[in-house]
Amino acid sequence: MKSPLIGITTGYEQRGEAVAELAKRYIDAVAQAGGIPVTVAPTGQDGRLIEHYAHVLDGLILSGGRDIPPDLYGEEAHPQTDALPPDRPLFEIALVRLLREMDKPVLGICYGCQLLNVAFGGTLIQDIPSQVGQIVKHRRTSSEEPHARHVVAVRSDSLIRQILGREEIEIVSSHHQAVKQPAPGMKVTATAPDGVIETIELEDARFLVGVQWHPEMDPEAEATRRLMQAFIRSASQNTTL
Ligand SMILES: [Mn+2]
Repeated sequence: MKSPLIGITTGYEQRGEAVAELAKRYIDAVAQAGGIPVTVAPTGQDGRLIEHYAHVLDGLILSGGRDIPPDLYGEEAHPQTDALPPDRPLFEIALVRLLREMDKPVLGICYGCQLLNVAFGGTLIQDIPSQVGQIVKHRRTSSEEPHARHVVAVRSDSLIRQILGREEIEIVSSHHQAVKQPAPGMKVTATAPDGVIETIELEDARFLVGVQWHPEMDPEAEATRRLMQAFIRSASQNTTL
């Protein structure tokens, strides 16, 4: 198998100056599954540069992050929404649309799952505790606690079900937003017990999957191994033109 070049997106944090940061777990997850991880930080809206990324990469992971500015999906901000500056999501939206045209694999994780839905025309629940309820704990309430875990039910007629091979799995959850209206062509493929959407996939794409949970925070889990291997295998089958 050819080792595919996998971009992992990141945003900037202001530490006096802008600093690109990415949790090492994402790098480890890609390397562990046989991919070559490269960090991809936003370069603005220069279309030529974004095209170069799309051509060079064999696959892309959209990593976790804060909230997508709600004006990108036509809504006013909820009081609990903690939006990122728009440079990161705008860069990622342009990049994933190109990758979709080229049918290259994309895996969105947490924020990345939400980004995929917004990129193709869907909307988001802005705050699960106030808009859905607290039956399922999707995020820990203090950084002293371990991360929340909950089960998700995986629908049978889906790529993610084929990959995971199970109808129910337990995952690590750290989010307060989720997919509301799925984008046109976006299939809901798993849900939490409270109905919150936990995975989506774009129909007619080879591999364009969003998981609302954090496989990279659960490196020993069977579901993580299966998901990462399926993604890397798919990316290794790209013919670079
Ligand atoms: Mn969850």
